[in-house]
Amino acid sequence: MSAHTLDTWLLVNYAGYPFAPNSLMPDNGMANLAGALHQQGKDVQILDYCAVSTVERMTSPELRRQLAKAWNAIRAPGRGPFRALSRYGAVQVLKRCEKERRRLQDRALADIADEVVAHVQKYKVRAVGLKLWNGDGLEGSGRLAQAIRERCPGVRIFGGGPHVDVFSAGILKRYPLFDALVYGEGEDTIRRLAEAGSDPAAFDDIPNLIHVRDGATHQSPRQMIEDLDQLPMPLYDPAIYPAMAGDEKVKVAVIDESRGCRNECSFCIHPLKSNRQVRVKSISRLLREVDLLGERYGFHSFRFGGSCTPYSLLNGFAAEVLRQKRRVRYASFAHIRDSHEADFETIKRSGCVALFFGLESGSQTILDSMRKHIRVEEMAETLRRSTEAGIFTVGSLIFPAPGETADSEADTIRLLKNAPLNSVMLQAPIIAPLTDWFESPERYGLRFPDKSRYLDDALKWKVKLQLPPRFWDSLPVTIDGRTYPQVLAKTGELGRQIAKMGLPTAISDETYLMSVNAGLDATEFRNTALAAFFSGDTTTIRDLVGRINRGC
Ligand code: B12
Ligand code: SF4
Repeated sequence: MSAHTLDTWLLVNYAGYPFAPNSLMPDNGMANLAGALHQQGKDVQILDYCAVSTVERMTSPELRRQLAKAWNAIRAPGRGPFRALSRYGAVQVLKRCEKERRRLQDRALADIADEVVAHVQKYKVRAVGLKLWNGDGLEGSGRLAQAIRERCPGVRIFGGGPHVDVFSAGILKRYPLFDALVYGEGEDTIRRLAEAGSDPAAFDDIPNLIHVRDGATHQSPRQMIEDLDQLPMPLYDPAIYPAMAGDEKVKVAVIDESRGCRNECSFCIHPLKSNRQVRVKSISRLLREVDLLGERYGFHSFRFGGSCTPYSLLNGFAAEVLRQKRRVRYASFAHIRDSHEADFETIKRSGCVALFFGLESGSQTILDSMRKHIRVEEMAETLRRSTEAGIFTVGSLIFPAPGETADSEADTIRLLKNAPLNSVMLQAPIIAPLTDWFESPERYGLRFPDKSRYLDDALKWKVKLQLPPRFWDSLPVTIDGRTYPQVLAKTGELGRQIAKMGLPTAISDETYLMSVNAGLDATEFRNTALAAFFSGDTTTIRDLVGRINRGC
């Protein structure tokens, strides 16, 4: 053991208020990192605050009562002046509630900081790794890092995760208290940090690191894990990952079966984040992982985590599951491109209950501008084959996309009318750094009055996914001459139109999977979960989580 070894680790996952059932899913990234450290003989624990008790500690009985009342008033059917007045009143209550929730969240975060510091002191932790999400996840983790820095000055603090992949060194500028940030894949890097990480002089030789030396930011070269079968098994033992005990988390696993995407959609960071070279786990490794998750941790359902799972893998996995007469239940992303290869019948028979397709638009012009490399006709045909196979088929749209016109909007409505979809997920356009939208804005009709201010605002932007887009904060960008609030208003308008068409919305593939586990109709599950998470109704949330976990 060298003097620079970091033998005792704490990994922390804090993402703010858990606003949906999927916020309660176990974090496979943290479980992988724990696996990597454990394999190397290091001590590691995970504190995961994406848990039911966090909902409870970030609300109060009075706040829950007021939020439930406002929710019912906003959702109540009907028209006319009285209805409008009651809705207006509810929105005002909501604004006050939001302030109170912020206050309680702040207080809870201070308690969480005390807990984290106490853990560091009790277990003589030498290094803390924080997963950095956008919004409250970033700000909150920044505060946790600050508390550790102030009260345990000798401890190394590292950050990693999706927000680092998007904003890289910008985060270090805002939160200089991190010793280093890890971008891309973390398993090898954390092992290298565990060996040499107490000495910043060693950082230059460790891949995927961003750190400051002599006042200048250094980013070491990216290293991808070539053979995913070599990854350690994720660890979910409650002794290491205490939130996994009982019903604090939903016991639906994420299996990271593939990394990378060979496509190049103009709005997406994945080809850069996870590389365009697709790597997959072998089917035998995947089945070993499925066995381990079931036998050791009682997970019998899972979602594949890869952003673009190849059909060769989905088909092959499904065929092997059937050949071995295994019983699994799962969901996955799927894609229109290459969908002629998909054997949806076999995929369904193997236990796949839901697939999520990124459709984005029904307009060929918009699809071409997004570099989707797919045809609208192909889309309708693939969705038909998927639904006919009995798979709950989710389609995701981005609206209004750059270049959107009345014609392209009409094309999208036409697609929605004709394509058989079980659920529509509607997203507003979000311009992320590193994407072609961000890098070549003039090509897409995007204008940033000040790009560095945009980066700064976007880095700390809080997407309020629990509220309709019109409640979201603005960003300093215009899209086809529309300000961001105007863009969000258009998203909201299409949302209302879709609702009028009677199409179910906001049931993602993993939401559907959970509803099947819970034995509830998907729409009923979604409605119950939406209301419960919105109002912080922990009794109902606990009941739902219990049902999902018992049904897994
Ligand atoms: C599966 C998934 C989830 C799962 C599981 C969590 C997970 N692993 O990320 C669930 C369902 C819980 C989830 C929830 C959310 N997700 Co999600 N999710 C994904 C998805 C599809 C795959 C992630 C994955 O499995 N990656 C593989 C694992 C191994 O990587 P990883 O977890 O990031 O961890 C690795 C590295 O990042 C690094 N690392 C991570 N943390 C740390 C910390 C340290 C110290 C170190 C050294 C390294 C390190 O090492 C890990 C091992 O290689 C991605 C999109 C994608 N394809 O990437 C979106 C994505 C990560 N999700 C996203 C978002 C926004 C969310 C939600 C906020 C909202 C939502 N719409 O679902 C919630 C909130 C999170 C929460 N916990 O409450 C965004 C993140 C954007 C951002 N800037 O933060 C992404 C990128 C999707 C997108 N919009 O493009 N998600
Ligand atoms: S949107 Fe999907 S297909 Fe397109 S680049 Fe991103 S992950 Fe790949």
